[in-house]
Amino acid sequence: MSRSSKSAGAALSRRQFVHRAALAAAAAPLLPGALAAADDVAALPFDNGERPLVKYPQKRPLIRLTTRPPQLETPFAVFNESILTPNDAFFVRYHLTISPPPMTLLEKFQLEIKGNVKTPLTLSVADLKSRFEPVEVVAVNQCSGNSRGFSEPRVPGGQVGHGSMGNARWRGVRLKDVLDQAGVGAGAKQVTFRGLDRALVKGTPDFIKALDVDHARDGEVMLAYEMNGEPLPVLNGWPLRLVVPGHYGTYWIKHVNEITVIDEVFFGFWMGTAYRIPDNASGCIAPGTVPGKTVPIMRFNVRSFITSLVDGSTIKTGQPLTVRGIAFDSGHGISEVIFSDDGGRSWRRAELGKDLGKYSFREWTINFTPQRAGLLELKAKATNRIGQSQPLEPLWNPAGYLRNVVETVRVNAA
Ligand SMILES: Nc1nc2c(c(=O)[nH]1)N[C@H]1C(S)=C(S)[C@@H](COP(=O)(O)O)O[C@H]1N2
Ligand SMILES: [Mo]
Repeated sequence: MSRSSKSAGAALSRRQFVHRAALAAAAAPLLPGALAAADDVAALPFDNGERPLVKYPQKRPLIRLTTRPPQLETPFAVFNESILTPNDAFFVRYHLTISPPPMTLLEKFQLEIKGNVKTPLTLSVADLKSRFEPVEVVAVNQCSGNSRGFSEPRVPGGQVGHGSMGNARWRGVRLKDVLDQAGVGAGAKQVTFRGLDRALVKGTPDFIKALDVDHARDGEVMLAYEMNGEPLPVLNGWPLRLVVPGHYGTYWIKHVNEITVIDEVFFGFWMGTAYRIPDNASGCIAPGTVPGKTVPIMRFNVRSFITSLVDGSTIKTGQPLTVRGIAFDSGHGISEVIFSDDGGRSWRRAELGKDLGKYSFREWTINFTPQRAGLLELKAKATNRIGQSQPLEPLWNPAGYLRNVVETVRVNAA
């Protein structure tokens, strides 16, 4: 659904004017002048799902959830455009008010490695590029709360649709190589990560996340300076971010400039209180109940989406069509996607597309001819190489994390 004011003549409505002026002011420290307000509205398919589509610097119009900090969702149609999510369409999520950090800070960027290390290091991005071996990975970044708006009963937190995820080719250096150059000390337990963004209100905990030392040194966790062959967009962490393949976006610290090796388990707010899930196999509990023990959210579960057909659209009876979509998991790799055109009563196997690596979106397609007129419920269900799959009924937890129910796209055959 979109509302265009292009036909409304040259005059801006007062609302639009105020909107543009406020945005221009908010973005001025970032990239002056590169801003235009959008005229469109996106309607996410749940109550109170109407959001403005707004253009930020280096971005096409995206679905805006909040302004301070900026939280922007990718319009779902983008996932049918290409398997790699274009940088200008990639979602944006921040927690702290002074986000992204001011350009003046970013231009003087230096990464510090400190704590329990033999040789503390201070490195520029140029140092990282010249002193360490470059590596690449195609990997999905997905917010823990992606699809939270569909939670039933509804839960507090950003009411986002399915657009808080994206798949990109990341280039950078192995975190392991950098940690090894500093020399992790004996007794080290975890590594903490902090970026340059800050809160405005005193007392707000800094956004600091931690990984176990073994995870940080697994050779896959990356300090990335490029995304899809370009420097990172400012809003996605320029000039350097952490990439933690297969793990929720909360660990993918942007503008990361402080890496500290510690001898204990870190219990700061964003590890010890927020981003936690019930401590059981599914991370979910009976809707509306309160969890007992919780643990930090870590790895993605299996998800799949139909991308080529939009809920509520009309297709032609008797006319063959190719249905297309994407699937991904935490890095075991997708082994099978099955498709149903009758609400899950019968399933057929879809064909998997090119394999861009075990952390990437995997494309799938299936040919399908609607045989009779009427409402059709289309579903896709993926399984990974270790047999993990998706539930047919949604699971629930109080933070609205981990949604991976088999989604349904309803189309009308006419
Ligand atoms: N510095 C910083 N890094 C951050 C965050 C943040 O608030 N500040 N949010 C995290 C969360 S919760 C997510 S989902 C991802 C989103 O990455 P993106 O904005 O590049 O899409 O960034 C992560 N890295
Ligand atoms: Mo997130």
